[in-house]
Amino acid sequence: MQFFIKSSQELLDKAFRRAKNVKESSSHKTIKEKLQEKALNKISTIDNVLYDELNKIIRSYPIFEELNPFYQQLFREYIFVKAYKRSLRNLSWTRKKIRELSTYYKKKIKNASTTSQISNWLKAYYGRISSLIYDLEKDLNLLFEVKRIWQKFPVIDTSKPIFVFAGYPNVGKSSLINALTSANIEIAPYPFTTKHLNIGKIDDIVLVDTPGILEKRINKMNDVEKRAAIALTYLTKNIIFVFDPSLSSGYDLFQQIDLLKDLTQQISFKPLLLVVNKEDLLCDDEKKKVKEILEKEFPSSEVVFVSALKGQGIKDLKDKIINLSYKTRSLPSMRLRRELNE
Ligand SMILES: Nc1nc2c(ncn2[C@@H]2O[C@H](COP(=O)(O)OP(=O)(O)O)[C@@H](O)[C@H]2O)c(=O)[nH]1
Ligand SMILES: [Mg+2]
Repeated sequence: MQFFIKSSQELLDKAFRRAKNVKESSSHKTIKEKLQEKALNKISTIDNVLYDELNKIIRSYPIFEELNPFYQQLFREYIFVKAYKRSLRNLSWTRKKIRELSTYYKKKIKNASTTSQISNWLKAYYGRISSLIYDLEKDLNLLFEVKRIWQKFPVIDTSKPIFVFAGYPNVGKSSLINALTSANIEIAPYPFTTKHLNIGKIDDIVLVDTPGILEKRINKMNDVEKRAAIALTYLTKNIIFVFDPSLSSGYDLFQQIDLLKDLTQQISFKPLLLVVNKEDLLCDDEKKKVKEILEKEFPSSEVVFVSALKGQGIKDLKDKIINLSYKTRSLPSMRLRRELNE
């Protein structure tokens, strides 16, 4: 998102500076005619500059309804949507009002009978325009603020394959993402409602770590967390659920199974992969048992054992994620092909 924004003063400075540079015509005209022509040119210049600048601002800001629901949710957490829409409306209204005023004052200047009338109409025009633009100060400030906040949002290209990691705290989600992306680390924390998201990447595949969000039962979430969890599912339905059966996270396997069941029911997604982490802490018998239990509980999901700490199974997991990403990739390109054929 490339936001274009200026303050009232900057807008007026630019418009008036341009108007000041309007050249006198050198044709053989009377002083009054020359003055008239110059005044009309000044008005056209101011009108065009302000129209263009306001247009650029308005068009650089997203229409709320057109945002990906994930970003709509983020937006709502930080910005009063009604005020945002009102500010954009005010800018549009002013843009229109400036056109009207320009037409009105041009007519007055064309009909003026003396040079002092021309100067007075022009002065009046400058006054009206200034106060219109100064009246936008509050709205422009709000848009400055939106830009500032937006720049801290995670930049997630929603056209790319996205995978979200879920599971109880301390099962090793962050360690896994770190291990998976160690070759080309690009992990950065972003504010996400009251928490933050960590974004890692394998090539153009986006891995989203969700500290504090998909880490508890829905009935334990507060409203903000609930909305954040739902927002995440707007981003992607590709959830990788991480288990830690070693008990070192403080939750046993059955509590973790209940969390996954709860999340799948409440926010309707199907886990793509069940990753059992901390393999290094399990003996073969334990592994076999865990595998049996998970396959019985989630018959249609694949179970993968890894150790983020020791790097065991990480390469396989990475390959699986890359393979899964091809499935999600084919969807938009099919849609695109259909659109191209139409
Ligand atoms: N033994 C062992 N410890 C691990 C493994 N992966 C993560 N841990 C440890 O588990 C703890 C929690 O890991 P973290 O990635 O922060 O979990 P998160 O809260 O799910 O993001 C940390 O102390 C890690 O060092 C693993 O594969 N084996
Ligand atoms: Mg973490």
